[in-house]
Amino acid sequence: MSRKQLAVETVAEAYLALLAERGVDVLFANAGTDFAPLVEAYAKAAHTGLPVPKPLIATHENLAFSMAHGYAAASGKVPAVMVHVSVGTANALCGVLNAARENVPILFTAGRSPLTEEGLDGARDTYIHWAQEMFDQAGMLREAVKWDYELRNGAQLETVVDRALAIATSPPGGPVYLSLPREVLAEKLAGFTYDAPSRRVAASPPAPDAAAIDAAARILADAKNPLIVTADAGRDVAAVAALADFAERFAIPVVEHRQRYLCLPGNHPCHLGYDPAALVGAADAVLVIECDVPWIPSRDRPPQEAKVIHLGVDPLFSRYPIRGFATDVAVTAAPATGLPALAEAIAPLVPDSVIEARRRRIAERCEAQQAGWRKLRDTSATAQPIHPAWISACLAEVRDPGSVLVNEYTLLAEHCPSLLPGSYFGSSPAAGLGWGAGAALGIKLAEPDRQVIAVLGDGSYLFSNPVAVHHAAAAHQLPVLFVVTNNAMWGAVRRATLGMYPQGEAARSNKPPFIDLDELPAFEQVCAAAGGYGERVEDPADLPAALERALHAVNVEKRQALLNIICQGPG
Ligand SMILES: Cc1ncc(C[n+]2csc(CCOP(=O)(O)OP(=O)(O)O)c2C)c(N)n1
Repeated sequence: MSRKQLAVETVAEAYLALLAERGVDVLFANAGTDFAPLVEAYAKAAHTGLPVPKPLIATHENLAFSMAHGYAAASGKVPAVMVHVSVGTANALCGVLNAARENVPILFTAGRSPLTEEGLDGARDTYIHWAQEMFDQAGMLREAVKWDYELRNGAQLETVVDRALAIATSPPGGPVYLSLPREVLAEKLAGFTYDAPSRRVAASPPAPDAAAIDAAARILADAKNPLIVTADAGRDVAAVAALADFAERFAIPVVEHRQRYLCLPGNHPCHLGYDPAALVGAADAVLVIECDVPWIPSRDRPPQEAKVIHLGVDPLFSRYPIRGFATDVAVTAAPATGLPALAEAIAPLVPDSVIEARRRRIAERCEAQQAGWRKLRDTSATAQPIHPAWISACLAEVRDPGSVLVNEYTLLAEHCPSLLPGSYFGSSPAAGLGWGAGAALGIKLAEPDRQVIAVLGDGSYLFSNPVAVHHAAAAHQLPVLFVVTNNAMWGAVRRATLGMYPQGEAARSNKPPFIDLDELPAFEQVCAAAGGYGERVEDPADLPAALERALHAVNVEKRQALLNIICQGPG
């Protein structure tokens, strides 16, 4: 364990150097008056050569946070985000809620109104420094972050940064929040000495308890029709192979429900799609792996006598106020270690003949499901306005096999299955819209050599601050393809209304309020205004070639592209 010494002169310089030392290589930021000591420290580092995180500007806080979210999810690193005091924090809050529910570790920081009215370096010197102060700035996001603190002085810098990073990355991961008063950042230091590497490391993932594994194994071994439902198992890419082996070995069908990560390759013989509704009713045991909502109880649910096992780093989702899914066994374990342990416990208990019979049934069901999807694709190929299934099917044809798809949330995975771990990112169950475009930029930053495609509803795209998004794509050379499925409405609001009032006045009305998005701008021109390629597509027959043109812009010309695809809404 060695101590390192740096010839820095302020806390701001030491802070940036320490972040870089701890592996924080990007600082996504939306600045204000609180940034002055950091701007100064960056400028100094530029000529001293002190390693610091790459500074990356984003012109809206929700964009900065969504970019960080995508970057963290794709790279496995912890990025930092810094915003302007209370108001910047408020603008980023939607992104924080998304990352929190998806367990994405991010060091979220904000300035804080200067503490003092005069006297100290960094004291208040403009009128906003009074009104922006809050009694409890962190209070607005305390429920969403794992930890929050305010840096009090330079002496505690190492402890505070290390503790923030260790807590953010200890499973289940999540954002943490640190406010940085201007006087503290400006505090003079006569050098900075710290441990390298850190002496405050993250806690290990939970290992499975033997008794819980035995109980779960007995349930699964006794079951005739077991089912696995997951949303997030693939957050840890190592868990994808573990799940693939487990499902294959015991012939247990897997449904990815509202998946946020690729959990099982779409072509795995046990993959039975993305909707548990058709399967849970016949299941006699359900293994729920890293999945907050394995079915919608008001619609379909397993029979009363079916046994339910939950496995994950926090299998009860203890940060959710209400979640009452039946739980006969809850195994606290990372799937990458929990599933192999479960496999060892089940193996001696299930005869091969049971597994082989089930394997045949899954194959038949899989074939029938695939045939249904193929039929829909065939009929949708000529539908006008363009059918969402056709958009997904065309994307499946043109995308690079190694590409990354971001789905908010109009891609239909059954028509565009992903095959590689880390190649799919779906929107957070918190569903704070406006995440996808920024997340795609963050992923592209993390993986510059991979093709990155974001599929966004027109509503989702508008929530993302499109002008800020296209500016960031151009300014930071992040050539991403944005596929906007433009049904000129908030289809989800329409579905919800018709679902609750199928015979109601709104169902009879030609134009109930809060659904249609009239007079939408030409999104393709918004992208083009930032130097990107933009095209509007209305004819289904044009779509494959339009996608090729857009991907040519992205892959060869290295500039962003947007297809504004005019398509059908829900019936
Ligand atoms: C920040 C935020 N505001 C509002 C909502 C409510 N909401 C959920 S889906 C949706 C419509 C999304 O429209 P679009 O992306 O076009 O997809 P569509 O529903 O038409 O398929 C809205 C407004 C939300 N999830 N997040």
